[in-house]
Amino acid sequence: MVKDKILVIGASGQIGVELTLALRKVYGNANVVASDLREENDLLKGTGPYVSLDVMNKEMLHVQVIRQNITQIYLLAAILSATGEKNPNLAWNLNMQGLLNVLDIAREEQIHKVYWPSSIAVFGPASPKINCPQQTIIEPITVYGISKYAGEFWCNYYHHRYGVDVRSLRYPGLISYKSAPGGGTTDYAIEIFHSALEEKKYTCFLKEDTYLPMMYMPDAIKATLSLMEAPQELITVRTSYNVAAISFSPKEIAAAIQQHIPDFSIAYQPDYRQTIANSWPQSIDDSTARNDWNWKPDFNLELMTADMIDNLKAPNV
Ligand code: NAD
Ligand code: AKB
Repeated sequence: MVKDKILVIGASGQIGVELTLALRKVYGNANVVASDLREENDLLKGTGPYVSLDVMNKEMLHVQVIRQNITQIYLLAAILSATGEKNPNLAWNLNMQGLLNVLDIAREEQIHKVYWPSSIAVFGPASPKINCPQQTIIEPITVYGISKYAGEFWCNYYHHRYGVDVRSLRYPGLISYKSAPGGGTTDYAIEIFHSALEEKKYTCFLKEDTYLPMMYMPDAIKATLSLMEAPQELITVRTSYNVAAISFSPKEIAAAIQQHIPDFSIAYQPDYRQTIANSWPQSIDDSTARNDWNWKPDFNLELMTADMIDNLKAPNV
């Protein structure tokens, strides 16, 4: 049997660091090549191979795939919702061309599997707010959401037309303590922990009653590995699977933090990100993922809050 060799593109980012470390545990350090446009994240240093790579440079990407005998690609490089609204052209170019470069090379080099994340940002104001289903009205209003929706259909196309085994999840907002988030609307749910511990107060850029779908990073890593390990015949969605874990508002997460830090206080100063948040569902129906490959999250709001605070107080990475 041929041993898999994995390339992670965007490995120094919020998900990339933790996913690379998790993949290295499963496949062996030497078999997971981390890559990014920026420098290697400190947490990755000494844990396995790293190459500097721009996903927009298709030739260089192709050379690396051949040189390193890559058989699986995880593409994480993207511009997220809030940063995307500041530079829509850049977001569209990176999010679309990066994906097309990877899909083309996967087809040409017969890469065994490709992973590419989508987002709850594909949904728009006309989508159902509560338990938003797998298949529904999808009319995103951000350039990020448009790029994710188009990307989902490129994945579907490459699978059906060329047989590329590309798999995808629509992640909710991801909460983690190991590496910093990269410019999303849900980033408040990470900033709030740092501010609570450092200053005992936080000014939130969303209103107190803004409910959004969220997930703790260990659950996101678990979902990603489960999807990628599932037998092909169980995968019925070739656009992107809804996955869900927790849904809360800034007021609710502040109350959960106050259970640990009683004198923590929160204020609200909504900005342009409020419009983005208002366009997304408040909760997601992920029954297709649960039925197809047994998806189930481990963390609720209380467990996640306790774990975040423990780890930020006494880093143990
Ligand atoms: P991030 O911004 O933290 O990381 C992205 C990484 O890609 C960065 O390290 C960046 O340097 C790198 N990168 C940017 N341009 C590149 C290029 N041209 N070539 C190579 N690398 C480049 O983002 P993240 O939060 O880790 O998100 C990863 C993926 O997951 C993205 O597709 C994002 O849309 C998706 N996602 C994230 C969340 C979330 O809450 N974090 C939610 C839904 C979907
Ligand atoms: C963002 O807020 O842009 C991301 C996402 C939900 O895709 N966290």
